[in-house]
Amino acid sequence: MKRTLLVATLASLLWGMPALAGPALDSDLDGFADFEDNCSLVANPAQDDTDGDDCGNLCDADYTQTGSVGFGDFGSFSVSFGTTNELTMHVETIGGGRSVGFGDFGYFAVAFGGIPGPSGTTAGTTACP
Ligand SMILES: [Ca+2]
Ligand SMILES: [Ca+2]
Ligand SMILES: [Ca+2]
Repeated sequence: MKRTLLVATLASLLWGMPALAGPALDSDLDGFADFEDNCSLVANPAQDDTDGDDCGNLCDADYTQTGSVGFGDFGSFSVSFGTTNELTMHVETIGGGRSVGFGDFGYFAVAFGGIPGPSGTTAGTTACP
C-alpha cells in the first residue's frame, strides 16, 4: 500500500497525474467544484448566466463582452436601471423579475474597473478569464 502511494505521488510530481484524488476544490462552497463553477470565487448555486458567456451573473458586470468592466458597461446598466431587463440583472442576488435598482448599482460600482470572473468553465477566455 505504501508503495502504491509512493508511485502515485511520484507520478503526480513527474507527469502531473493526479495522485489519489480527493474531492475537487470548491473555493466558494456553493456545491460546484472550481473547474465547473461559472463564478468560482462567489457562491452562486443557481449558476445563472443571463448572457450565456459562461461567466456567472454574480461575477459578470461586463455586459459589452470586452473583457473588462467600464463606461460601456455603465451605459448598458444605466439603460436598464428601473426596468426588469435581466441582461443587466444579477438575478441570484436580488431575485429574478425584480427591477434593476440601487442594490445592483452597488454591485456594479464594486465591479467597475475590474474584469469579469474568474470562471472555471471558460479556461481563460477574454470574455471571462
Ligand atoms: Ca464553487
Ligand atoms: Ca460559484
Ligand atoms: Ca455571463
